Amino acid sequence: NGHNSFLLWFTGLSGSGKSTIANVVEQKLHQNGIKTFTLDGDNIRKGINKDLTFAPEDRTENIRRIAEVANLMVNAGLVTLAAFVSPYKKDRENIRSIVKDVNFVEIFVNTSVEECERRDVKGLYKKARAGEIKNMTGISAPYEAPENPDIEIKTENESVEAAAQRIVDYITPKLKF
Ligand code: GGZ
Repeated sequence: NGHNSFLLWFTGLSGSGKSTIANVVEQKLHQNGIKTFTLDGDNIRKGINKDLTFAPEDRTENIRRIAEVANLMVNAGLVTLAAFVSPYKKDRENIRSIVKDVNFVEIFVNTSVEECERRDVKGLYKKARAGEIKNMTGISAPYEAPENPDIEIKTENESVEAAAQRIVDYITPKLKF
């Protein structure tokens, strides 16, 4: 008994690879004729959530609103992907209560802070070390790692392609066409 749609929720540090993996998952799902939509910092924090900062209570509100929007998309039949740091365990549990548990897939993109800082694609870690950015997750703000994610990806040992394929293989049998 399959389900029409899912929320694939990617959690992990800035620069861990969440969006990169989500984009490849999306391409693969499109090849299978599945309609998707990806929510990420670019389309959410610059739009609906542009009033929010990176203070703990604002991150909580960020995740709550995203979960509500994602729930609408899942109910509309889209496989919805969401790539957010989402560092707090209680906030991720709240997503599960907003979106029906059975439709929620928690994906932990587990890249160490050392590796994220080494990559430093956006230069944010350097700025955080210099004190130019406050509340930087992994440096000056906490990241509460999932204890029991549906899927865990260790990007230091697995390619983007292999990880994305693993996610597609996890949900495809559950999808009802
Ligand atoms: C973490 C920050 C911060 C701080 C700006 N801490 O690599 P990015 O750039 O593109 O992804 C990060 C993004 C995190 O926003 P989220 O909405 O995913 O965060 S949360 O779920 O915690 O609400 C990073 C950038 O914004 N960024 N300042 N202080 N990431």
